[in-house]
Parts: sequence; structure tokens; C-alpha cells
Amino acid sequence: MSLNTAFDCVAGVSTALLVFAGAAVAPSAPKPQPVSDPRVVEVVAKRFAFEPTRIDVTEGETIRLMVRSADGVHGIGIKKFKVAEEIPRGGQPVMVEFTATAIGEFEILCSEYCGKGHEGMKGKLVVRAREGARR
Ligand SMILES: [Cu+2]
Repeated sequence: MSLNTAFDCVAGVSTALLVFAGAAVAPSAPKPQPVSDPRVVEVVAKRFAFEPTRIDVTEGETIRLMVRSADGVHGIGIKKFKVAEEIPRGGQPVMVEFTATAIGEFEILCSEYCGKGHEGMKGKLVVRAREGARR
């Protein structure tokens, strides 16, 4: 007598059902993400440093710096991107927006004389190339 079985016949059915169920879960309309919405970066200026000392951004990204002073009057300047704002004493935040149109490392300087360590009050803006945009 032969020991052959007929189990192979059933295999295809369950796979077909899974594929059908998956199609129903797909979202009908993905929410559009506004491309122009700037990323907000909070910066604290204090004698004699910026916090954070280094800001990393991507080429083409628009950044809104929200800068406030932790003590007296300071300034924030990024020459390359024409950022130049006075930061008043008292912690009131100052907004300044720019688009990182160039790749590289750029100094963030205090543009208001704020005391003995003023010359050393520096931060760094690092703009790196976008993923996939490398030449
Ligand atoms: Cu200063």
C-alpha cells in the first residue's frame, strides 16, 4: 500500500487571505508635511558661551533660532547667513531665521561686547550635505 498524502493542496489559501487584509490598512490620504516649516533651535547666550556650542543643520534647511540671554546683553551673528541680532538682558527670546544655503563650518559670534571673555564667546554652525545630494 502507498503512503502518499494530499496535504500539499491546502498550502496556497492562507497566503491569499493575508495579502487582501494588508491592502485595507493603507492610509487613504497621508498628511502633507509643509516643507517650509522651519526647525526651531533654542540657543542660550551667556558670559561667555553659546549653548549649545555647536548647531548641526542640513544644507537647504531653514532654521529658526530662538535666542535668549542668561545674563546681560549679547548678540548673535553668523556672517555667512546674514544673521545679526541683539539679545537683550532679561531672558526675552529673540527669533532669527535663516536658510543654510552653503555647506561648511561657520562661526557663531557674539556681536555685542559683553565683558572680558567676549572675544572667546564663539559657537559653531555645521552645515552638512543632504543625504543623496553628494556630488
Ligand atoms: Cu559678547
